[in-house]
Amino acid sequence: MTTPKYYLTTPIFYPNGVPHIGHAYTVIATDTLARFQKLDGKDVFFLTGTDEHGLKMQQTAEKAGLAPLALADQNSAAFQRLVAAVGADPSDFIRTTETRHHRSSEEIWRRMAENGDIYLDKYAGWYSVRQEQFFDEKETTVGTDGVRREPLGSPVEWVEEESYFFRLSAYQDRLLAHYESNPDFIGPDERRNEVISFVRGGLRDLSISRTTFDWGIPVPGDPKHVMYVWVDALTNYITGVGYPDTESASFKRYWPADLHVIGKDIVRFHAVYWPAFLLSAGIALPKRIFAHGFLFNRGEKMSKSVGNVIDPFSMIETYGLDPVRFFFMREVPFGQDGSYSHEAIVNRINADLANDLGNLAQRSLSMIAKNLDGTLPVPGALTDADREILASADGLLPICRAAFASQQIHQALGAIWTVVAEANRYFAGEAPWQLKKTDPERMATVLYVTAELVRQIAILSQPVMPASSGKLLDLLGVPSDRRDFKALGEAGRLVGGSALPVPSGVFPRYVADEGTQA
Ligand code: ME8
Repeated sequence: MTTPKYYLTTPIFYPNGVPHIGHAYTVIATDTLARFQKLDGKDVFFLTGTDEHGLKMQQTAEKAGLAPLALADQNSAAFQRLVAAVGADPSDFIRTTETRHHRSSEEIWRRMAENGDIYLDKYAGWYSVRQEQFFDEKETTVGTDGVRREPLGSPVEWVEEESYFFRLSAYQDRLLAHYESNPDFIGPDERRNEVISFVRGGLRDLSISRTTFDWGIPVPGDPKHVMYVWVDALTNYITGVGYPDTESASFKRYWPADLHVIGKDIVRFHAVYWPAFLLSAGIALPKRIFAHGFLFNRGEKMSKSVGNVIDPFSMIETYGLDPVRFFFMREVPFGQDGSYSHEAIVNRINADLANDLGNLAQRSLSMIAKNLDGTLPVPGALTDADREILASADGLLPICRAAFASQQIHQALGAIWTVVAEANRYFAGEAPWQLKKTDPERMATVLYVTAELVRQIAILSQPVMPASSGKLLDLLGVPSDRRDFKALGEAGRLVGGSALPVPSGVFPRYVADEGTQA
């Protein structure tokens, strides 16, 4: 049987500044989704990177007295450090200033032009440098300070220049038909509904080149124009798997993408413009676009002026990597906005990790160490209680698969932690520390069952907490080739009689430290 593939992407980030917690969140979530599919037997390709062209980059570089590429080099390196710091393991990191990406963008442009979808005209309208986006006058408002702004609040400037246009208006019906016949194309539903009503409202042709600055990919055949940064940015998703070499093994293997993970701020680009460009160029469309929500610090928007922008590197330093990954994936329903605070993080660390999973593992493993010479017991006859709790753990995979198929990471974790709670009730109810004197054989069975529960919980927690789950599996003596989802359930049951390493705590409690406040 051939291994199914799974290709997923993050947005490529603007390296006009250093990464913040919102970027870390996107990368953590996408890495979690990637690891889940890999453990579930798929051949995963996971792409992330930086979006380095455009007026915003050029202006930021000018202010800093740097060449745009020097700014991009500096901050792209910071994004690469972020990817490593959050424990992500992408297959590739793309930079849009790379030659391979220039070739790819030129080719998609040529294909769209050959298809008759690009024409030269004059653009006159409002542009937001911060969003790298054109706006209709009716979408903008003038504030009391006399500054005209787009709906998200960034200033817009009047632009009047010769520009190439993409015939987006010609794609309205085809896009609507695609949304209709592929109900999973955009998630969550709110985002899908927004897109459909936007497209139903009518599409205007899109200005796709600029002449008043030059930090971009020159338009083939007319180099006084550079491509609109979003045309080149979206194209990264095909460059990353080998475009324009459509005959390459990687393009044939991985395209179309299974999933583009994005923030809800960039849905229109991904769900309207990108499929229209691909339809025009005769390239298959991605299977799904999923938009997550925004993160707020104690419910407030993060902004430099409010001074509540949290550095993801220091957050990881304070709480530890896996606790941070776990917090965001468990706390924030994926697809909705979410809030974080020092208290909320500490609460998750201490309740879900230290008390619930950590204690379950620590108590059962240290009883095995103390009372059974560190040898995993061979279970005796199973009681109904044993069978029931094992069945709960054995039943988790289909629940988690269904949740991950629609990117509901928090639901999968919710289901796993329900079993953690049941396992704790089981352990407390069976009270193996009392059985030690009255019925040592039964004690051994209870400890075996508990260890087996921890094994399955640890295997399923690997996508979110790769290192800590790995440590738990080490403590249970699970070999590295028995840690994927094929080993869940009966198939991979722990084998009694083996010697276990000396147990140590995997999930320490967070102890308050004055001065560390998220
Ligand atoms: O938009 N909460 O790049 P970008 C959650 N280059 N996620 C957040 C966030 C927040 N407060 N702030 C940012 C761009 N993000 C383009 C993308 S793709 C072809 C080009 C995340 O650096 C979120 O995923 O502004 C958002 O979509 C992404 O960072 C945008 O990063």
